[in-house]
Amino acid sequence: VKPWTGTVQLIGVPMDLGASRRGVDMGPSAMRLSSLTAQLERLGLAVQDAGNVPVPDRTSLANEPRAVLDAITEVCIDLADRTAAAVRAGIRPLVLGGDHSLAAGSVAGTATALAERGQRTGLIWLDAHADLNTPQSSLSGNVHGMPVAHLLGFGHRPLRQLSTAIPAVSPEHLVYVGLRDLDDAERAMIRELGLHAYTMRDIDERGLRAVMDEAVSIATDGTGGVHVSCDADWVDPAEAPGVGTPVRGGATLREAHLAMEIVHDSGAMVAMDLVEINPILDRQNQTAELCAELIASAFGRRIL
Ligand code: 6HN
Ligand code: MN
Ligand code: MN
Ligand code: MN
Repeated sequence: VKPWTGTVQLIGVPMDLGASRRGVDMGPSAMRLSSLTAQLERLGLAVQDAGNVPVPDRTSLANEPRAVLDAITEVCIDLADRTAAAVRAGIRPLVLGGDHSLAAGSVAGTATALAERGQRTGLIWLDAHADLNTPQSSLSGNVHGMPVAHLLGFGHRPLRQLSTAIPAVSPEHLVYVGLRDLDDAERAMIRELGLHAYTMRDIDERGLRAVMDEAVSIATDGTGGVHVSCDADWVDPAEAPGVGTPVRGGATLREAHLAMEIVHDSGAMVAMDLVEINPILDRQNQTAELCAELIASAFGRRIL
C-alpha cells in the first residue's frame, strides 16, 4: 500500500453536457455548500480545493452529437491530467460532478498514474446504470451513459485514449455494484465481456457485506489501487431525490454507508468520483449532504 499524504483534493467538474436533463452542472456547488470539507477535516485529513475544471456552456456548442462528444473529451483530457497529477503526488482526488461522462477522464488519470508504477487500476462502479453504451449502441445519445465503455477501450476514439494505459481498465478489474436499469446492448456487453456485475437482486439475496467483500477482492486482485466511481443514483431515490436519472429500488442509507466503510477498510481507494447530483431536483440540499456523509465513510469516518 502506497503511503498516502493524508491529503484529499477536491476537483469540481460542473458539466451537464452528457445528460439530457439540465442541472447536474450545479453539483460541485451543492457539494461545496454541504458539510463535506468539515467532515473530511474532522477525520484529520487535509482538504485542498483545486477549484473547477472549465466546462464550455451548452449553448455555445453546435447542436450535434459530435460537437458534444468533442467538448466532453476536452474536459476529460483536462480532468485526466489533474487526477493523474494528484495520484502521482500521493494525494487522493475527490472528483465532484457533474454528469458521469467525466469518469472517462478521472479514471483514465488514475490509470495513467498507476501505470507509471507498472500497475493496473481496479474500478468499483456504484450505480443504478452500467454506463456501458457506445455512441453506436446508445438509445438516448447521452454521453453519461457511455464512460465505462470508453474506459474499457470501446467507442469514440479520442475519448477512449485518454490514458497512457489502454484500455484504462481491463474488464476483469471492473466491478459493478447496485445495477437495476440496463439497456439491452449493455446486458449483452456484460455477458460478452464476462464483466463482474452485482445487481440489486444480488444485494437483496446475499446482503451488501458479501457483495462488497467480493467487489473489493475483484478490484484489488492484480491492481495497484481502486478508483471508486459513485453515481448518486445508486442510492434509493427516497434518500437521494436530487439525481438526474432516479430509479426506484436502490441501496438503502445503511447499505450505502456500509459499502463506503468496506471501501475504506480495504485501504485500496486511490481516487473517488461523486457524480450526478442535481440540485434542481433536490430538497434543501439533502442529496449533497447525504453524499458528503457517504464520502466521509469512504475516507474513514466511524461511529465508534
Ligand atoms: N447515468 N442507459 C441510459 C442511457 O441513456 O444510456 C441511462 C444512462 C444513465 C447514466 O446515470 O450516469
Ligand atoms: Mn446512474
Ligand atoms: Mn481477477
Ligand atoms: Mn452513472
